[in-house]
Formats: sequence, structure tokens, C-alpha cells
Amino acid sequence: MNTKHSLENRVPPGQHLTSAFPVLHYGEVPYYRDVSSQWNLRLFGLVEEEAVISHDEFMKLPRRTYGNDIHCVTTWSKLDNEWEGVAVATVLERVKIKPEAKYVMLHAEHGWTTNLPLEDFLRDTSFLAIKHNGEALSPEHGYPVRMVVPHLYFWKSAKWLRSIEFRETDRPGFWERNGYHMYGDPWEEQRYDFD
Ligand SMILES: Nc1nc2c(c(=O)[nH]1)N[C@H]1C(S)=C(S)[C@@H](COP(=O)(O)O)O[C@H]1N2
Ligand SMILES: [Mo]
Repeated sequence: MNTKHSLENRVPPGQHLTSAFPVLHYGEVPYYRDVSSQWNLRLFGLVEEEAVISHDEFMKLPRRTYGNDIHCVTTWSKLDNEWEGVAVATVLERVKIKPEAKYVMLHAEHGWTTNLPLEDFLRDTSFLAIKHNGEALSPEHGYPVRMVVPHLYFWKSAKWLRSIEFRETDRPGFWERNGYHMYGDPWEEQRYDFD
């Protein structure tokens, strides 16, 4: 197999490659003066008992390394990212999810949200990132913790993640209310969902 062919298998339709790491978001980058008192992660909604994981606790959770490709709906893709982060399964050891839960809403700092099916959140390629390419996430890329869901367009990968809500029904998050697709599969070019 030549390189061109194998690259085509990694670059979804309508995407082009970049080696840069563009910064894209709505609103202001949060800067934490004292991250251990200002950041925690809350798990709520359809769980037996809500949980809050403090920054100090989160940083002590076992980590894994992940390698993946990311695809932004604005048509750039960046291959071969190396990340360090915490598995979704590790975070979920803190709560018991009720059987009615079918969707997740990710809530970021300043009220930004994005929605996805629970089963996509639970994939073992989805994780909560702390480092990218060997360095702690920069404030612009989501410090201290961002979600990474590499099989969906990158807008589902909430930066500055603050809480995870388990829901029975799907509800549009921030960009989804503004015309982005409810699911966002890059291989199906599920970019926008205007009428
Ligand atoms: N909290 C938050 N997370 C966000 C966004 C945002 O506006 N706020 N934008 C999303 C979009 S549209 C993209 S493409 C990626 C960009 O991540 P990057 O800036 O690290 O490349 O973050 C996603 N996560
Ligand atoms: Mo995006």
C-alpha cells in the first residue's frame, strides 16, 4: 500500500491536513489563578449519587497514553497526536450510572456545552486529556482537562471540562443549537444540520 492510499484512509472526505494545532473556541480562555481551588469535575444527572472530583484527586488518577487523529469541522485534520489522560472508565468508578441514561452533556467553563450518545462517550478511545504531545495542555487548548472524542468532529471534545451530565434524552449543546450536527461523524461529513 502506498503512503497516499494509506493517508486517504485516515483523512475523512472534505478534510485537509495541517501540522499546526489551530485554536478554535467560542468565548474567552479561562485562566486559573489557583487551579486546585478553582477547578473540579462534577458528575451529575442520571447517577445514583452525584460526585465531585477535586483537582488534586483528578491529577492522582491513573493515566494512559493515547494516539489519535483529530478532525475539525472547519476542514483541518491533524494526524498522530499523542496524549496523556484519564480513561472514561476510571472517572466513572466514582458514580453508578442509572440504566435510563442514554446521552451525555459535557459542560465546560463559562457554560459552553456539547452533547453525544453515552455509548460514544464510553468508547475506550474517548478520554479526559491532561497532556498533548508531551506538554501540559495550554490554556488555549483546554487546561487543565479537556475531553477528547477522536471518532467525532473535534467540537465534541470540550475544552475546560467542568462537568458531565448523564441524560435520558438528547439535547443540543452550544454549537448544536447553532446548526452543527447532533452527532458529527467526520466519515459521514455530518457537519451542519440546517433545515
Ligand atoms: N469549552 C469549549 N470547548 C471547545 C470549544 C469551545 O468553544 N468551548 N470549541 C470546540 C471546537 S469547535 C473545536 S474545533 C475544538 C478546538 O480545539 P483546539 O482549540 O484545541 O484545537 O475545541 C472544541 N471544544
Ligand atoms: Mo471546530
